[in-house]
Amino acid sequence: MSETQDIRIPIDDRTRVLVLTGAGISAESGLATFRGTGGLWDGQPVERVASPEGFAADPELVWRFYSRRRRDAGAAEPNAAHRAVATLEARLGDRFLLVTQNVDGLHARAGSVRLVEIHGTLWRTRCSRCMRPPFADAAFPVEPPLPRCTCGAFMRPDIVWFGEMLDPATTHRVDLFMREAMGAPFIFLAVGTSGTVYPAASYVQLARLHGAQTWLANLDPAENAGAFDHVVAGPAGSTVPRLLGIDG
Ligand code: BJW
Ligand code: ZN
Repeated sequence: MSETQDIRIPIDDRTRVLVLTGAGISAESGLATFRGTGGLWDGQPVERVASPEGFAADPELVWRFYSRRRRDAGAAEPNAAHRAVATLEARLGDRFLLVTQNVDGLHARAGSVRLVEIHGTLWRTRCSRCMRPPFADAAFPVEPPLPRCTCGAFMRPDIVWFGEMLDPATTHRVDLFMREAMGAPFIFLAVGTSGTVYPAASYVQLARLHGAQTWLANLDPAENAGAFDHVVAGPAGSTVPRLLGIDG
C-alpha cells in the first residue's frame, strides 16, 4: 500500500474500471454515513432498523427510519464525486461498471447508468413475505396504518438488510465484469466506504485476483485499507475528480 496524494489513476482507451462506492461519497451531499460520530448507526442498535428481525419486531420504527431517509435523500443533490464517476462512465462505456452500496439514488440522478445497487434502493417497496415484484415508491412519511400487500403481509423498503442475501442478479453482474476485465488493464476504485460490510468489503481482494490495480479514496482509514495498492485520503468531492482527471 502506498499513500498517494497528487496522482491520477492511469486510465487509457483499453482500461476497464470498476468503481465501488459507499455512504462517504454522499456525505458532501449532506447525507449521514452509517458509522462513526453522527452516523446513522451512532447510538442505536443496527439490528433494530436494518434486519428482518427488527422489522418483524417493530415495522413502524423501521418505516419511520426509512421515511426520514427518503426525505433526506430526496432533498439532496449529487455532488462533484457522483458527477465525476458519471462522466468517467460516459467516456468508457461498457468498459465501466459502478457498484454502489448506497440506497440514496444519487448516482442515477448524476447520470450513471451502468449501475448496480447491491444493497437495494430507498425508492422501491416490496412485500415482506410474497414474491410480488417490487414497485417504485417515493412516498413519505409512511405512517400507520402501514401499507400491506394483497397477501396480507406488511410492505417493506426494497433494501438488503443484515443477514439477507444480495440479489444474485447484482452479484452476477459484478462477477461477470471482473471476469471480462481479467487480462486487460483493470482499475478497481473504492470510494467512501469503511470496508466493514460483506460481500462489498471483499471486492478489493476479488479484483486483485482478477489482476486489478486497486485504489481507495476515503476520508478515514478504512478497515480493509491494507488490501489496496493506493490509498488517497480526503473528501471524495475533491479526490475523485482529481484522481479521474475530471473537473467537478
Ligand atoms: C468519506 C467522506 C467524504 C465520510 N469523502 N469518504 C463475511 C464475514 C463476516 C460477516 C459477513 C460476511 N459475509 C456476510 C456477513 C454478514 C454481514 C456483514 O457484512 N456483517 C459485517 C458487519 C461483519 N453481511 C450481510 O448480512 C450481507 N448479506 C450477505 O452477505 O448475505 C449472505 C450471508 C448472510 C449472513 C452471513 C453470511 C452470509 C448484507 C449486508 C447488507 C448491509 N446493509 C446496510 C443497511 C441497509 C441499507 C440502508 O439502510 O441504507 O447497508 S448496512 C450499511 O453498511 C449500509 C451500507 O451500504 C453498508 C456499508 O457502509 P458504508 O457505505 O461503508 O458506510 P460507513 O458509514 O461504514 O463508512 C463511510 C466511510 O466514508 C467512512 O470510512 C468515512 O471515513 C468515509 N467518508 N465522508 C470520502 N466526504
Ligand atoms: Zn405479499
